[in-house]
Amino acid sequence: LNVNIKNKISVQSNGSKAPPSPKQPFFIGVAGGTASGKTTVCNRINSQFRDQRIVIINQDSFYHSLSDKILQKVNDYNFDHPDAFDTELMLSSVEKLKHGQVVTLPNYDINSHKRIEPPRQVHPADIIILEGILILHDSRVRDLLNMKIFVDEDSDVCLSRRIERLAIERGRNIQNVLDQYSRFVKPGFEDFVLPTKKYADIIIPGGGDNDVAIDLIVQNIRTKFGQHDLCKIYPNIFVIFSTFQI
Ligand code: UZR
Ligand code: MG
Repeated sequence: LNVNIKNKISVQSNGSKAPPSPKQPFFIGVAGGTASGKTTVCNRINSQFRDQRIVIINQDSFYHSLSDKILQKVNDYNFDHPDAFDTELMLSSVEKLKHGQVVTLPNYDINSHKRIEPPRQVHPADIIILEGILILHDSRVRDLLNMKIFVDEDSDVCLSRRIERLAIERGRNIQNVLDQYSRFVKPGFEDFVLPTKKYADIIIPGGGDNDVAIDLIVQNIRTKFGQHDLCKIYPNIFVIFSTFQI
């Protein structure tokens, strides 16, 4: 099944897992290329929930801390390869959250490429969103997810956003940003990120601007928590229906 709704969102049947038992969190994975709009999608989903505890965990937190030796040649380091992440730590952390335990996550500093203090404590929540370029890469992580999302954006849009983010906002040398893009980011996307699109239940073209997609995702999650919009607007509507049936 691969349904396209006005060419804006495609929903594919990918063996999504059954909803979790009430005590377990609902895990959502949001993957996609760098600067594709993953963070915006997560924040927009997050802002729609008031009654549920929801946390967002970024895969960036699990980047390996770089040694001083590697830092001397940081321009040759590939941050877009699966090996750049401590996936074992991510997996064990997610497993703990699944079983209701508090976890301590690394606090990765993107400027120094090291883990810094203090670490981040994350308490179990109703909805846990895992976000990152390679969040759908490891099959063990995929198996823990109840909903898998891939944010699909044109590569020229991603590149211009990346230049804006790194060169303009963070003051990095533009030639360096472009070199890194052609050496690591683009090949990494093609070799490791894009192939994970096939695992997604939902593919969102246009990222965070796709209102229809965000709305459908939020509605779907709400059904898992028995929180339909109709019930919220008209709390007695089901009482009325059942009265008529009698
Ligand atoms: P998002 N990245 C860095 O630039 N420095 C680091 O220390 C760690 C990561 C970049 C990484 C990747 N790229 O493309 C991007 N490079 O962060 C993923 N090169 O983050 O999905 O938010 O863009
Ligand atoms: Mg981001």
